[in-house]
Amino acid sequence: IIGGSTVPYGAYPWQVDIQSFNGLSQTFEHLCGGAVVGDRVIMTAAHCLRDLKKSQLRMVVGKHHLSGSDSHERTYRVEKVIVHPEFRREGPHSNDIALIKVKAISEGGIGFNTYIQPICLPGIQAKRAETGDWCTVTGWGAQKPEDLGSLSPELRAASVPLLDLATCRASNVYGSRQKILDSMLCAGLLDGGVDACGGDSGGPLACQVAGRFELTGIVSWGDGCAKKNKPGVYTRVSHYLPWIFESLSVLTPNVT
Ligand code: 4AZ
Repeated sequence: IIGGSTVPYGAYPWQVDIQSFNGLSQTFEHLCGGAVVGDRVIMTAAHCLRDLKKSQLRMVVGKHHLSGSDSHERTYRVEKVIVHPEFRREGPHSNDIALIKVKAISEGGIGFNTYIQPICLPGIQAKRAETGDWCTVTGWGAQKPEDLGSLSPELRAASVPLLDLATCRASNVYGSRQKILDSMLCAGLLDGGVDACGGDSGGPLACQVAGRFELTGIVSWGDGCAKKNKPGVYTRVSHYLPWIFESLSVLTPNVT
C-alpha cells in the first residue's frame, strides 16, 4: 500500500494473509491478500494462485504483523479452490477472481470474533458504492513503487475514490475499452501517490454503503503503482455475483 498508514489490529477483520510454500527457505511466505466472505470461504484474485497446488497454500486470518504471530491469528489449509473458468493471464488479467474453501478444524469453520469477521458482498438490488465514493484498500504490499519486494511488517490501509469507467478509459489514462473491461473497476487519484502495489494483490477494496463495509473490488493490476494517471484496477465484485453464488453452492452444498 502506497500513501496509506498502518491500521489498528482488528480494524479490517476480513483481511486474509495468503501464504505459499517457498521450497528454498522451507517456510510459508506472504503471497497475496484475500477477504473472508463466509464461514469457510475466502475470496482473492485468480492471478495469485498461478499453478500452485492446494498443499502449497495457507490462509492466515486475524493477522496484523506479517512476521511473528498475533494474539488471535488462525491458520487454515485449503480444501478446495475455484478459479473463474474464464480467467485470462495474458494482457490485462480478466475475470481475476477465485474462491477458496478452507479445511475445517474439528468440524468448525473460521470462527468469528472481534479480529476475524466476514465482509458483505455487494447487494443484488441494494444500493452499491458509486463513482466518487471513498473506499479503503488494505494489504501488506510494497510501500514504495520502486521497491516492489518490500512488504510492510504491519497491515496498512489507504483511502481511494472510485473512478468511472470513462475516466479510466480516457486516452491519457488506460486509453481503451479493450484494456478496462466492464468487469473491472478503477480506484485512485489521477495525481498519483496513493495505490495498492506488489503484494497487495487479491486483497479487498472495501466501501462503506449504508453504514457497513462491502467487498466492492479485488486488487488486480495497474500500470506500476501510484503513478500519475495510472489508478489501480480492481475486479468489480458486483459483476461476478451470479458466478459467486453458483460457486458458493458448489463449495458449501446444503445437506437436505
Ligand atoms: C501487483 O503486482 C500489483 N497499482 C498490485 C496492484 C497494482 C499494481 C501491481 C495496482 O501485485
